Amino acid sequence: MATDGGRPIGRRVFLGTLGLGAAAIAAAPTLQKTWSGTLGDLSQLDPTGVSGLLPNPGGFRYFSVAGHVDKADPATYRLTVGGLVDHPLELSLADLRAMRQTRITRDIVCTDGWSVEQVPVEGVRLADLLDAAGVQQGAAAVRFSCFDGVYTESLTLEQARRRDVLVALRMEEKPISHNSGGPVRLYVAPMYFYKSAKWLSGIEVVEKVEPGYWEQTGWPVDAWLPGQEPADA
Ligand SMILES: Nc1nc2c(c(=O)[nH]1)N[C@H]1C(S)=C(S)[C@@H](COP(=O)(O)O)O[C@H]1N2
Ligand SMILES: [Mo]
Repeated sequence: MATDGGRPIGRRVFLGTLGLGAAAIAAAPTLQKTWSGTLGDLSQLDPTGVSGLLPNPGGFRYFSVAGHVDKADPATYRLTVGGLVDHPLELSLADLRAMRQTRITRDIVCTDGWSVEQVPVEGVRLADLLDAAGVQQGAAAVRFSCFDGVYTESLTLEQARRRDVLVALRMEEKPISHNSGGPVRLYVAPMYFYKSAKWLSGIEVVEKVEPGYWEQTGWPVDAWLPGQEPADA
């Protein structure tokens, strides 16, 4: 749970307000595509002004470019891994939970100017899934799809194989809630949070990077957080 001077701030405060905000982002080409967004920018998008009243931008904001997203039934949820692989996979939540779990605790940062410090996130390394599926020659990128039917993301294969890129099952010591993109979301720890696709449903190994939802509007595919770029990038 994020805290603001010790007082927990539920992300629920933002539910319903920022969903609309995200739609406004999609519709507002004038919106600053800089790394240095501020809370001021955010409150422009927030018709209630709630975010503008907060003394400190602590806590997650709810984001979805899709208006309504049906909840996944944990019993029937499946994550597919396909494309240029030797063994396409279709994994249940139980399958994912049975694999080696990795825990990462880092700051989560959105380009809109909010961040949450030191959030524990747990799940399966994307690299382990790629190894299990067997990546074929000629593959160079990974494309992610979401069961909201709209959002997509991409990584280069090299980025996807990093140890700090997870197919996440838990955040803040709990299973990932629907509003946080559960039951399964991507977590790309070294990059801005837009890379961390919510409601993950498909992982496809492909020949070249296909820009994701935001990237088609100009945001970089390589969304390294300050200080996280690999030395040879
Ligand atoms: N499917 C999906 N994933 C998404 C988004 C989205 O709109 N749809 N928004 C991205 C952005 S810009 C951010 S900041 C985070 C927000 O995650 P949260 O709602 O858990 O705070 O999810 C990212 N992943
Ligand atoms: Mo974001």
